[in-house]
Amino acid sequence: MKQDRMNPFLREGRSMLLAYDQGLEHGPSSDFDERNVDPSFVMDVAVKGGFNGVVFQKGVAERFYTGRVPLIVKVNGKTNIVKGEPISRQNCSVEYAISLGAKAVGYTIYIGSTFEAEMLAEFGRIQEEAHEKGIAAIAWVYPRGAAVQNDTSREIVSYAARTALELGADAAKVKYTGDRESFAWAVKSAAGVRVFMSGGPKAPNDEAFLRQVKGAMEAGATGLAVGRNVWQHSEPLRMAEYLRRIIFDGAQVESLVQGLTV
Ligand code: FBP
Repeated sequence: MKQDRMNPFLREGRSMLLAYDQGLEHGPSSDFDERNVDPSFVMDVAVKGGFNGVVFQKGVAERFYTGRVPLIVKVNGKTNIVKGEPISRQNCSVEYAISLGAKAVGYTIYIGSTFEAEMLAEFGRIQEEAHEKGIAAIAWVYPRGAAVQNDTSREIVSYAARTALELGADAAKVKYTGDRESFAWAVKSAAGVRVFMSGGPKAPNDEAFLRQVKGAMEAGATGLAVGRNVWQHSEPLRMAEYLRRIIFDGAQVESLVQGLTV
């Protein structure tokens, strides 16, 4: 059987990744508080919460990665200060990511942007280098820009998932469409590329978020790459436990409802 480069991040074929690159993408004042502004806090949540991978930019990885959970280094990124058509360029080599301990590199492609060609080409080079060096290349595929009306429609999310397949990614991180049936089409469109649901902004309550995760898993997702819904939670380890039970044990949201914020 073909080697699955995502193996370091899988448990029984499923996975729960903790994303913490929002300091660059959104800035500290938008997403962080006194507690989660400290990368050590999030590294600790990744370990104690039983995550199968943690996502850092290289600077955070250099200073705060402890080696206790497999590492994904995001090799591009941008701030949200510049407005207009989005572009995110490479800021870390694959080789350097590996020297920090990465078992995968992550790269965001804004499909629909007038600059998408640059990101498609850059990811193509990064994917080849990652595979030559034996690690996975994970594509965050986010439809964005003036041409994109609705970034969670069935049509656009399945296009995002398919883009990851066409470009040779080992996994695709895409937004949830809002229902199981349409997300299942996105998973099918990825034709074997592992699909991760992206967490998104903190949901109004636990139940709403867990229902999205359940829907994505039932649609055939490999798992979840989540940030804010965990480390902005008042009890991140409790949220991590709920997520583990849904992703790995197939728990129903109803069975977890006692103790949830609804
Ligand atoms: P969240 O679960 O916090 O949404 O994190 C997932 C993620 O893809 C991060 O890796 C990234 O920083 C962020 O979302 C991008 O957010 P946006 O959609 O606002 O650009």
